[in-house]
Amino acid sequence: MTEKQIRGFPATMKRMPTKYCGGCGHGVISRLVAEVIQEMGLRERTVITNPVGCAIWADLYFDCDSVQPAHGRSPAVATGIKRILTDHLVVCYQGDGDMAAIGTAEMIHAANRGEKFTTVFVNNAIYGMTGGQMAPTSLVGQKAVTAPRGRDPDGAGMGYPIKVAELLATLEGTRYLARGAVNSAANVRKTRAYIRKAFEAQMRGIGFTMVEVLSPCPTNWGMEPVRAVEWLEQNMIPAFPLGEIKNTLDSPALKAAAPVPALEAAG
Ligand SMILES: Cc1ncc(C[n+]2csc(CCOP(=O)(O)OP(=O)(O)O)c2C)c(N)n1
Ligand code: SF4
Ligand SMILES: [Mg+2]
Repeated sequence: MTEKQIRGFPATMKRMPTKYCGGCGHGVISRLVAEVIQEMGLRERTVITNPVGCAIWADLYFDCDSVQPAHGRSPAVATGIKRILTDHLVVCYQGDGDMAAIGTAEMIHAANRGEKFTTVFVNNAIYGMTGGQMAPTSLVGQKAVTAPRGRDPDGAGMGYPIKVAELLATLEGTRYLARGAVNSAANVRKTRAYIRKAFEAQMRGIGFTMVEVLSPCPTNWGMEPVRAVEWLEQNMIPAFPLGEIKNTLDSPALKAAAPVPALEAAG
């Protein structure tokens, strides 16, 4: 059998040993972001905001400009950067604790204002970095160190998992919202395509875009990596349906107002 290389190592990534646990989805998602930046030729015109969470080390991996806002404040920081550097690709990379808990206000208002950056929202249904506390996206019945008997929405008043993409879809300022997963090669490819579409939309300057990605956290789910992928398929995907949740990109009015710009060739 002859071996064929499908993709090389993206120049937008540095060759660093990973700090992520075995089977963590963050590494795959970071790589997809880096590949798309690379193929769009935008490395010199990209700013990434790193989250507080396990991806806090993102600046070790991405070979482009980045900034480290305080926990949850990425959308506010990205708003300022994008409003000044309007020709840049600005990417908020956020976890569920960062975006859907401490940063809820920033996220909702930035989306509602139609800020023209893209959020890559890594939903692993847990606070990974701090040792497995319940997140707003934890599933009903899912165990966490702060919910040892499982998330109980009614009895213990723990609420229900927040579907961030569907929530943001109700806001007029949002233009493209999709949800992917990194559980299989097919879903990784689809997630990549969503990220590309969102970045293209951003470069057309047409409002808030987000790609949510379901991602395993074997360490804090207390599972081996293979079991974590199965758990994601069996439990997370039914709770958070995959696909394009909102896509206004092809509306004739938007196309006329914001034509697709010519991008530089990939470097
Ligand atoms: C103001 C503030 N509050 C709390 C923390 C502690 N803290 C660090 S990361 C984190 C949760 C991260 O979870 P998530 O965003 O889901 O990222 P993950 O590690 O799961 O990728 C918390 C609560 C902090 N660093 N700063
Ligand atoms: S704790 Fe979870 S999210 Fe953090 S690096 Fe490990 S597997 Fe990934
Ligand atoms: Mg998380």
